[in-house]
Amino acid sequence: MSSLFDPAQIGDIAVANRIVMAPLTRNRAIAGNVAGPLTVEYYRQRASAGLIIAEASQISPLAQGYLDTPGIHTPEQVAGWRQVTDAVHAEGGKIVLQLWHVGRISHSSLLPDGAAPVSSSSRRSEAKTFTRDGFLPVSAPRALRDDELPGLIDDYRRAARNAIAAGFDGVEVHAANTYLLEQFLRDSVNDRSGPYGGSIANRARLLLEVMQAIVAEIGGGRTGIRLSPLTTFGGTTPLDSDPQALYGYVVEQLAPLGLAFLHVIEGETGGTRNPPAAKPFDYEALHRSFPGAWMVNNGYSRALAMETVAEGKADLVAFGRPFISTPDLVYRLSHDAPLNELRADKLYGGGAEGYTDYPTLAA
Ligand code: 8OZ
Repeated sequence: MSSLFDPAQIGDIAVANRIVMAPLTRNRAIAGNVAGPLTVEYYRQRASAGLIIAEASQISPLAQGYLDTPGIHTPEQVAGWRQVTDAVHAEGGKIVLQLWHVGRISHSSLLPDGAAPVSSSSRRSEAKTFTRDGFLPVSAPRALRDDELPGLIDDYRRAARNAIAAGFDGVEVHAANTYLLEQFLRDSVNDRSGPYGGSIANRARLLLEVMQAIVAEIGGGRTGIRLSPLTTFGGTTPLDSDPQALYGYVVEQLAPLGLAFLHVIEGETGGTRNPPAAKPFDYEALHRSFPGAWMVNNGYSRALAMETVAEGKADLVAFGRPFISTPDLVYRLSHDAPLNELRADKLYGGGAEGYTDYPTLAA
């Protein structure tokens, strides 16, 4: 029987415990969308996590959807992230980078030459995004042509190589929360014909080609993926018409790639694990068909996390908001100590306040 506080081997990555820092968008990148000194300090403070999944980082200029999010496509961005990975490794921690393409969840003011966002479709999302002029409805997207997809897959491949060059222990591909890869997966968005639209196999094709390219580039043992079968992201993107069949197929096709981990957001991201509008979803069926480490996320308490790992229902539990407020979360959970209170008004953008100034218990 394993404990939440036991070490584990996650593909090629040896972790000191089963507690993962979930990827968290904080909008504090400095000029050039580079992770700066405050970001180095923020992750250094949280290095006692078994694994840190560093925040979603755009793989190309067109992949950005919010103000001041970091990238992983320029030499300056690689150099900035190198400071972060060195700091985390010096503390004995492990850290992977989340590779992100927002697809249609963007605004032209954030994109090169005021370009339209790209997606599987020209259908516009109901979402808003954060720009230099505040929260604005996202721009109408342009549907990618099939002949543009090899270049997109190459962007993912290069981003994975850059992440390794920046010293990361691996990558997590962001295929969740209604961003580009999910915009291809779901029939509520993808209205294409041809090889990337229509059937489940066609809608999953881009995701699987991206994963194959990354695995060929850096190895499956350093590659993970994040999925969110039931999230609407605050009602901004409807669910697929048959999430169980869609995600069952995706996981079955991922199984032979030898991935280090699969990270599943259960239910509505940042909300309930059992959304009333959704049909019951059998996550255990997905777990059974995946040979790598199984990572769960979404509102886990200490007790539920401990029980879930002890019962073998997951190998790892990712915590989001608790890790923002509580840098020494692993120590607090292991001693059943209370957590710091989250300052919700400091989540997105700003400086050290609500970012690097949360105290440890020792302090
Ligand atoms: C909150 C605000 C902006 C982006 C995600 C990358 O949920 C995000 C995100 C969350 O996956």
